Amino acid sequence: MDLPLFLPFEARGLTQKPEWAEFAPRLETQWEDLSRRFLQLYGHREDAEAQLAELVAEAFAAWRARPAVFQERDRRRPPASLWFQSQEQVGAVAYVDRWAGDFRALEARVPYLKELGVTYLHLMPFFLAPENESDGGYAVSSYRHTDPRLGTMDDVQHLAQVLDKEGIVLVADFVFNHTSHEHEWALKAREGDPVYQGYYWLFDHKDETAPWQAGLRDIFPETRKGSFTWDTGLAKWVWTTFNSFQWDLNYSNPEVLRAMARELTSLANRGLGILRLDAVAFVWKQQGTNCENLPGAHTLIQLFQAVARLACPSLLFLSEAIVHPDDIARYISPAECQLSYNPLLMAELWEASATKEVKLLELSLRTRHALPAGTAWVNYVRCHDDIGWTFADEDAAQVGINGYDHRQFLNKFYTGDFDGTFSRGVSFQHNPDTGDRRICGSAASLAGVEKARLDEDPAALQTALRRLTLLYGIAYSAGGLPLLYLGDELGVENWYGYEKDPAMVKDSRWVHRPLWSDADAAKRHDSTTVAGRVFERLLTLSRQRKAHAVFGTQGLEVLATGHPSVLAYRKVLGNQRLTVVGNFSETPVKVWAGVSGRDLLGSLVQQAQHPLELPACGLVWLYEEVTSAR
Ligand code: OTU
Repeated sequence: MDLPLFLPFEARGLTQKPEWAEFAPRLETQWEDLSRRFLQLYGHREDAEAQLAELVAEAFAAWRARPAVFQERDRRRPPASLWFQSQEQVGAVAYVDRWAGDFRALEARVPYLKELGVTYLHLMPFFLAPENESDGGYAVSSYRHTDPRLGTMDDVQHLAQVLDKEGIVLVADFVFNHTSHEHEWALKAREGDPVYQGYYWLFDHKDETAPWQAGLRDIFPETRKGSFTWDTGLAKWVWTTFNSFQWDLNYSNPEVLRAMARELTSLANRGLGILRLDAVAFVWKQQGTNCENLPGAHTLIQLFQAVARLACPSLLFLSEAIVHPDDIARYISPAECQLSYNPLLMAELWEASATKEVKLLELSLRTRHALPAGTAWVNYVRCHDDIGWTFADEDAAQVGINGYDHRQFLNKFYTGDFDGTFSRGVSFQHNPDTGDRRICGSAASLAGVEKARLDEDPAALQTALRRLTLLYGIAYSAGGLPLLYLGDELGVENWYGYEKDPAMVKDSRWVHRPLWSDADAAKRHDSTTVAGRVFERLLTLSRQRKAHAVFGTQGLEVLATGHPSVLAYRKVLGNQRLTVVGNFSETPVKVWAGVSGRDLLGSLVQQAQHPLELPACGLVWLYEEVTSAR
């Protein structure tokens, strides 16, 4: 890169500003990668260097505007401190309105979060969105304004500061693949403004979309076919990967990168500590491909990451890629996303629960769990989205499973359409052409709590509650940051209210977006209730995790148990040793695993020379401090 490093900034008088002194060293560190990546995407344009200089100047402006409290956080908590890998971290996620009402009311729930040991709070998209076409908040009409029913951006900033004092980082979505069709940019595009028409992928004739469409898959096939929508206001076709009201942004235009980088830094300057990068797979497009997981998507995210390093250096990115496990891994690095959802672990926890066999889960933990230094998984059991069976067919084949047939089985099992199923899930986005579908349902309903209650079967209920603990117990111990979907700690079942709401009825994901219930929460210390039984277990997971530094160890070693239903893994830190053993079958098992330790979740003290006995869906966290070297 022959662009003289500080020349354009000197000419603009930036280097004379007092804040430059702190900014410049960061720019020097970033410059080489930043400029190389920028030119990879935009080098063919005449204005590439000018655009790059603008991007940096805008990052500097954002840093200058950054409130002192968050600049202080930048110094205290850079990504290199690896704070997010600590055993003290426990995440939680909720919709503001459904969980608390609004931002102010949410502040009153902080003690509840503290009770659960939460240190990371992800609030589902709370931005301005079209009234009845919001895709659960993922159709954003402005990143600078909130849904007015929840409060204001000032309330968000206030909340971020309140949480910060309590040691809780606020996490929000950066929905950067698309805006809603009511975003100011979309409205200006509709008015014919060529600048804003250049922000989206627009086509005059359907024929022009055909060569693109050929490679694409339908993400919401029940909603519509094809990825392009005719917009009468524009009198053009617009690229809409998801819903017709979500317009894909055109990042082949560097002004779009710059505009979204400004939105990113403005969010960070409101106090958000982590941004969840929504739908990362789709952000870069290239004709002749399927437009998913392209190299350009990585370069683009790395550019956003570089902006974050310059303008808001404590900010972390969380990748949301629900794709093939090879592709998921490629988003995870300190230069791209420090954190990633772990949809493979999530899906395979449910897979093992259905099959009562852990071979696929074991294989993935052996071959796909390790991550690069400076990164971590976010391990979860349920989230606001459906469950897709995204394990690799080649992994499945290795353990004698046919991927296609297995997905069909899992879908039947989890929608309750299989003999002996414990689950009451709901189908999502059935595609008759491919036979594909995904699964919705709350963790409790999928794990068997709802069915056991309806069947009035206390033994099945006990197994279901243990299953829920088994799944969360793995999420809390596997290495990475565990993420609790609020409501799960009270065993909240499916919410069928969505069927009566015209704005929700076509999107079964609402079945597992729980409404806070004071009555359930009030029962949380009453061990005669389901809510109380689940809460107590989740609380134990959280407390024991926090009390033992070995949970901060990212890697694990899978142990052979000799039993098809029993998973075991070990984690080590100094002289601390944790052995996690879980039984996915619905019958008690006895395994000779040669493991020892004191169970952090119960009263068992296990000796290596004795067989380990586990009840149906039982889980132990065997802990010991090894005195002599082995
Ligand atoms: C994400 O999920 C969000 O989590 C969803 O809630 C949104 O609806 C969507 O993006 C659009 O913003 O399709 O079913 O392959 O498909 O990113 C969930 C991964 C989704 C994507 C995933 C997407």
